[in-house]
Amino acid sequence: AQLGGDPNGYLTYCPCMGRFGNQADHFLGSLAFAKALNRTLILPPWVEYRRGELRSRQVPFNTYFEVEPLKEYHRVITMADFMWHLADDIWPESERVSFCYKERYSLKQEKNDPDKPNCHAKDGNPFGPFWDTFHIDFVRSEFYAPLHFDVHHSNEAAKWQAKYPAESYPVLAFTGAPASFPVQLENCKLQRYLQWSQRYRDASKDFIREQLPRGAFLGIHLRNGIDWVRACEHVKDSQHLFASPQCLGYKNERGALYPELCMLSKEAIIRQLKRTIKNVRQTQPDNEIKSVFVASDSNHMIGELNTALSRMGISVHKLPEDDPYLDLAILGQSNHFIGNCISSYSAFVKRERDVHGFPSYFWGFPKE
Ligand code: GFB
Repeated sequence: AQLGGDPNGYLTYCPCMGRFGNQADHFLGSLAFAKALNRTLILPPWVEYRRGELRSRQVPFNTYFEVEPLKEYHRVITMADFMWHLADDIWPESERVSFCYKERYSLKQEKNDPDKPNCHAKDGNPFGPFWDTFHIDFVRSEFYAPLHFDVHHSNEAAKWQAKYPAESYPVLAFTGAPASFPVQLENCKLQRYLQWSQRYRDASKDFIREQLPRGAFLGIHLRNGIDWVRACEHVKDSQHLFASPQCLGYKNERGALYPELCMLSKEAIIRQLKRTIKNVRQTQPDNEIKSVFVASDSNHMIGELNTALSRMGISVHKLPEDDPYLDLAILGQSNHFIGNCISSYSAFVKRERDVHGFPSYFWGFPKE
């Protein structure tokens, strides 16, 4: 095999679907998939979108998470390390093949275009900007249908290995994540290998110590932006929506979807908050909730919540500036947490807390 490389080959993908919560779900699945295929996972950067920018930004994997703990589970390398140190030997430009399930049409291409079938892996945003980050171009496409990614319920991994041996396919580079959304039940526990980088551990600890009153705090996630209002309209015609299996169960063991799970009225939010705080006071009198930390993509309801909770001696806080990652890191450490069952952003927090045995609840759940 190649100098210094993994003789079993590598696997990577573009986190080209959704924002962070979606990408995190996909990451856990891709990690399990790489392990099942026994290929080193090349850790892709996270893809971010800023308002007013036409091209996605790629943020190095290790800006947010440590690389080392992942190695307890499986072999990984950052995309930067792979591209700068190994790609010339292992994945020369002439051998860069993009993998997709079946032909993907180009945005510009007519359906009856004489062009050869292609993954068009770099077509559009974030596809192009993602691979451009490391100057990756593809010379050919490979359609892997009917293979799939569910390595937990079949011998799919062996089929992949037989069809794509590492000697002929040193790197499987997928157009999108080789994983399902939402994350498969079996892969939720891999969250324990995803540990915040020093920078986020420090920043979250500092905020909790310096900005919140001493004592226990309740973290809440209010997902209420306009994109969410629109997404919630799909509740009525779905069994599941986004991360909803996290509270309803993957087979709806704990019930069917209903609108309040997606979005509660302000009054209902305040009622549930007061109820939760009183419950904790009764059941854990030594560890009373002293404050509430609010994370939100839009309306933090700071005024309303302060008014509603001040008589209970509770103050309400948020970050001074929008930071989705710091919000997550803080929510992960709260003594109690109320999240949105349908949001994959909330799901990230819930999985992390499960790893530590911290309690989590959901807005509007169980159904009243
Ligand atoms: O993470 P995400 O896929 O979760 O997308 P959902 C929501 C994004 O909104 C996050 C921002 O990545 C953040 O950038 N955001 C959400 C927040 N909550 C907070 C918060 O508490 N604090 C901060 N600072 N930012 C769904 C997607 O989003 O939204 C679907 O799963 C779809 O693909 C739908 O796009 C409309 O699962 O909540």
